[in-house]
Formats: sequence, structure tokens, C-alpha cells
Amino acid sequence: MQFNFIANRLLPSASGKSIPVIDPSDGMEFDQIQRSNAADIDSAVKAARSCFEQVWQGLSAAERGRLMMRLSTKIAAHAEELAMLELRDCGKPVKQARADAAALARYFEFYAGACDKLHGETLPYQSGFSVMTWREPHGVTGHIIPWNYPMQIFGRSVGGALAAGNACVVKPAEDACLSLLRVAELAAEVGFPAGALNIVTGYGHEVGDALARHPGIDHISFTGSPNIGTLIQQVAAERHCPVTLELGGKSPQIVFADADLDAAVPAIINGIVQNAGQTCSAGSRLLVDLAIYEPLLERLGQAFESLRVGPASMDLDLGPLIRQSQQQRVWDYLSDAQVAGIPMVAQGTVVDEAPDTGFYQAPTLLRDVPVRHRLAQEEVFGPVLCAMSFRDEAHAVELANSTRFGLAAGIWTRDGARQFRMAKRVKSGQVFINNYGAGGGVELPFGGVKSSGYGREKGFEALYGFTTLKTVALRHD
Ligand code: TXE
Repeated sequence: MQFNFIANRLLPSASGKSIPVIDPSDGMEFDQIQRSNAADIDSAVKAARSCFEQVWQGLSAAERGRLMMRLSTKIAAHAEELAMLELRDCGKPVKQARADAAALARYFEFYAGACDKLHGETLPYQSGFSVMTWREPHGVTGHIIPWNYPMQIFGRSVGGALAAGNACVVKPAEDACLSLLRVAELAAEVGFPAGALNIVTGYGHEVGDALARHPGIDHISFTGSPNIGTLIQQVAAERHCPVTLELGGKSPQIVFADADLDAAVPAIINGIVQNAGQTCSAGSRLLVDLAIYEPLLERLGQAFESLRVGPASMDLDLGPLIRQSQQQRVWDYLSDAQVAGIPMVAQGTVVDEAPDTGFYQAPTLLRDVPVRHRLAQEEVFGPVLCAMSFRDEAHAVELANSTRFGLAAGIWTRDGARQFRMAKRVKSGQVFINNYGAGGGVELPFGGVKSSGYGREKGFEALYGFTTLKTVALRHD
């Protein structure tokens, strides 16, 4: 049984209820988390507030940085344990789980070093005045984390918020709490003061909603679905609480005839296969120059057929999806494709060792997907790649910008001028030229435009969102 982590103590929920923890690789329950409610959120917010006012804001930025560095080192020392927790909890293949644990350590390393680099400015003004800006933490920040990359999203969101001097209340997804509960314990072990980092588990409509509505929360960072993002924004607007939203995408991989296909093909596959397609920035639309449409699809089709799906511990190309409802969601999209007569080019294989009770989905390549079909417009959040062709550069831009999302885009061409033209015209928070994802570097600001959300996490930029700017004007003459 897992407990909430509030003020450096493991606590049962006020409701006395729990939620089963399911292993997506076999669909079996193997642990339980607390099913918390508004009372638990209230305790966590009070603990965070008291820590912020009595301890946390009194620490120098350098002291905060040293604590965060100690946590980074501790996470690195426990990386294998954290990776194995997430392997079981989220169905992540070994390599992915290890990469996520390493990324978490790296986030805390990066933000540890950033703590004492954040500063305001002095501004030229009328004589007789000295004017400066101070960057101050919001106070208590709320973090609603999804299940697809718990450690990475915690690192980029909570890491930035702590570095900026906030105390945090975290609500992980009900499907993926174990690694984060453990990280909170590690934080206490390295000396984080009680209340600086609190974790409350439970369902979104109960405990997530209570977090978003709590008047003691000064900023909300939410990563999840557009519908819940809208809700959070509405709730936050009632008390003018600032929010950062990251709401997924339908990101295009745009391949021109002059592209280096030896580089593009593995990146296109990884862009949709990584984490079984449950990635906000998955390259789920493939836009291909008509001149190379057929040969590229043939090449990708062969590659898709060799992809293997199985239990996370087998460390194959893909593990299971997070839960049965997510599997059903992907099935619904694929059966819609069938009804619409959208041709399937190829599919990978679910291995025989995969238990029937697990939530597996073979990676699937579809072609000629009509631009207005929901497969070309909506986030499937599974390993389904939708290919379509374009006639020329203008058509490629039109297709790239044809959804309500704008999170990431991959552009594959050797033509330097076209690289810049495309990067300017594609509406997206991130553009990757002749690569996809840039290896996920923690230094790179990340976020969306349009319905993919707003605000930036990752990189130094995140610190601006987790602080508020105070202008101080002193008249001395
Ligand atoms: O998301 P939810 P779900 C997309 C993806 C996926 C779909 C549904 O397309 O298929 O969303 O996934 C909490 N108040 N993404 O249903 O519900 C919830 O407990 C406050 C994209 O899992 O948005 C969890 O912690 N919080 C995405 C978090 O919100 C609430 C990552 C995300 O869950 C809440 C995940 C409420 N009323 C899904 N209801 C990305 N951008 O990477 C739920 N939550």
C-alpha cells in the first residue's frame, strides 16, 4: 500500500479509500494508492504554505540549488529502482524506463544550477529614480501530472518550480504514482524541508479538481488532455490563478524529396513508436512529397512489420498501452479508419509471450488519410502513424497547420533556405530540422501554440513562468 506524502510524512487519505495499481503488461493489480479527496489537498497546501513562508523563502538561491543537486545525485543513485517502478506501473520497456529516470536526474541537475542564475534587471528611468525588477516565486504551485512520462514531466515542471523558489503540491495521474512517491521520499532524505514537496494521489475529478480550485494554490501547471485543460483554465480563471497548459498534439513529420531518408526513417518510426505512441509530441502525421510517397511508404511498411510489441520487461520496440480504456480508444480510431476505407500499409506484431490480459497494440501505418478525418485531426495517443502526400511546399505548410494543435514538427530536407522558410511558416512550439525531438534535451524550452496549450516548461525559460515579476521604483532625489 502506498501513502500520500505530505510534510515529509507518509499519510493515508482522509477518505480511507484506495485505488488499485495495475501492471499494464498483464492487467493485474500489484499495489494500491490512496484515493484522496479535497481534505488531503487542503492538508498538503497548508503544509506547502507553511514551508514556503517559514523555511523555503528564507533559503538563499544557492542553498536551494545545493539541495536540488543533492536530490539529483540521489535520484541517479536510485535510477534503476525508479526505472523498475515505472516499468511495472506504466508498462515502459526497460530502455525507456531507464532513459526517463536518467532524464529526471538531469532535470534536477539542470535546475539546481539554475537557482542562483535567475535575476531581474535595473531599468533606465527619470533622474532621481532607481528602478529594478525582482523575480519572485508564486508561492505554492500545483502540478497535475499525466501518466505517459511521470518522471520526465515531474522533472520539467516540479524541478523548475522548486528552483524558482516555490513549494509544490503534486497530483500524479492515478495510473502512475509510484516513481514520484519514491522521489518525494528521496527528497526528504537529502534534506528538503517538510512541505516543500508534497504528493497527493487520487482521481482527477476528485483530487485534481480540488487542487485546481484550492484558493491557496498560486499557479497551476497541467499536462494532459485538451478537455481537462479547458476545465482547469476555467476553474483557475475564477480566481485569476495563472496556469501553464501542455495539452498534446498531432505533430507532423514533413519529408521533402531531397531528404536524407537514412536519417529520416528511423526518426519517423521512433517518433510514433516511443512509449507506444503515448507521447504528447509524437510525430503522428507523416506528410510526404508526392515524388517519394510510394517508395518511402514501402520502406516504412517493411520497418513497421519488423516492430515487436510485448511485456515491458522484454524490452521490445513497444510495451503495452497504459490501460484498457486507452487500448479501446486506439481500437475505436482503427475501426473508424476501416469504416472510412483508409488503407493500412503495415502493422507490427504482438509477441506470443504477451498475456491476453495486457493492453497491447501493434504499431500501425495508415496511408492516404483524408485531412478532415478525425485520424488526421485528433490525438490517438497510440502507435498509429497517418501518412498523406503533398504536392509542393505551400501544400505541405497547409497540411502541417491544418489541425487545432501546434506542439512539434519535424522538417526533413537538405535545402537550407527551405529549412528556414518551413520553420517560420509551421505553427508549432517546437520545430526540429533533420531530427525529431533533439534527444529531449532538458535545456530546450518546451510547450505549444493553439490548442496544444501555452507557457513553457523545460530549459531556463520555465523559470520565468514559475515566477512573477515585481517592479520596484525607488525615488531618492
Ligand atoms: O487525460 P486526463 P487521460 C491526452 C491523450 C489521451 C487523452 C486522455 O490524447 O489519450 O488525453 O488521457 C488529471 N481536474 N493526453 O484521460 O484526464 C488526471 O488525474 C483536475 C495527452 O488520462 O487529462 C491526470 O493526472 N485534474 C497528455 C491528468 O489530469 C484532472 C498526457 C491527465 O489526465 C481532472 C495525457 C479534473 N477534472 C493525456 N480530470 C500530454 N499532453 O502529454 C483528470 N485530471
